[in-house]
Amino acid sequence: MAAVAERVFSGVQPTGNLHLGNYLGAIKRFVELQNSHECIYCVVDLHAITVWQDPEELKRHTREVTAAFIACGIDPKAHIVFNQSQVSGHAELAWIFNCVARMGWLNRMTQFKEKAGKDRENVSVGLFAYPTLMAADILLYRATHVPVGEDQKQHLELTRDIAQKFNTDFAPSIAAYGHGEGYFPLTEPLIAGPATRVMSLRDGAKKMSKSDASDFSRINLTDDADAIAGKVRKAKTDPEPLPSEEEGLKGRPEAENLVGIYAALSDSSKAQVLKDFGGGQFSAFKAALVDLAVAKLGPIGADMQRLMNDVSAIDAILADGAARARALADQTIRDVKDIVGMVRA
Ligand code: AQP
Repeated sequence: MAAVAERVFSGVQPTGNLHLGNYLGAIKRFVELQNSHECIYCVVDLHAITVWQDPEELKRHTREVTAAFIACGIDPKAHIVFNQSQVSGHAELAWIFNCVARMGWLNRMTQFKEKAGKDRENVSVGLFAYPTLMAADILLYRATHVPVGEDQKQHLELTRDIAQKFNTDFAPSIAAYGHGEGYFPLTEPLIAGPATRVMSLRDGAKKMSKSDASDFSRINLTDDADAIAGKVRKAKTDPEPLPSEEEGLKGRPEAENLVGIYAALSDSSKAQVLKDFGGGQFSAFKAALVDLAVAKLGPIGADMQRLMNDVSAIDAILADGAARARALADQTIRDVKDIVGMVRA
């Protein structure tokens, strides 16, 4: 395998309603990884349009995700923040990967099955090919690590399969161009911590999601203190007191979800939270959770609003990030075209 330095890549779709799941499963991890890795964080607008988006809303949401990245603590000078459509290499590499990936692999993707539902004939071709574009996003920068929520695990496995097949299919050419045994790394997902799958506040069996019709199912990053308090107080629970050990959370998805959220927001563990609150009623625990969530998310929401008032500053961050991302991406595209056998005319 050609030597590739450790590099983190991840993305968030600008599809509105950024929520606590996006924060705990992804963006909070993005912030932490800045200290140890070179990081590239992308607002994936090409992914967003796999489902129809209103053009003006798409622009607003793209800037909103950028504002969220900055408000959460991502440093766009030390690392790279940009929107996907501004670097053409994503779409170019995705096409090549469409010719590497197999139909059978994509047919197994559970996210496509969930999103397409019974309307498979009417969804976009892009929604089906979403995972090959995601593989291209990651491998365009030959990223070694991708922080994501649990729901993206299968797409990361597919990314590894595509990298492996490309490395095998083109092995002689890769060697001839001096890239050793493999051009693309086998990227590792980073899925860890107490909140890799934050569930809906209304239904412990459903993922907290941007597209849930009920706003009470999620805590949005832009919610104010009153909204957060109202949603946590109304969050579904069960009649039993909190257990003192994790074992006691089995079969109690709503309790487990709230304990996981508390643990992730306080940088502790479910076991520690249960040590502190076990045996008590939900009302006291929920009050503490409201205080914690307001303390952690309040400043992020306020900062997002402030940043959104200066659209030109956000656009300048995206333009600077895109220029730096493009320089890395162009090199990969040149290499890949050589490896695949495309004449540089
Ligand atoms: N509930 C969640 N818990 C933990 N992590 C989550 N992520 C999303 N939901 C949860 C992680 O957030 C990152 C960005 O997600 P995305 O915006 O690219 O796409 P998504 O997974 O489609 O987000 P939603 O909210 O679930 O949207 P809809 O409603 O369209 O299905 C990813 O790392 C994801 O794992």
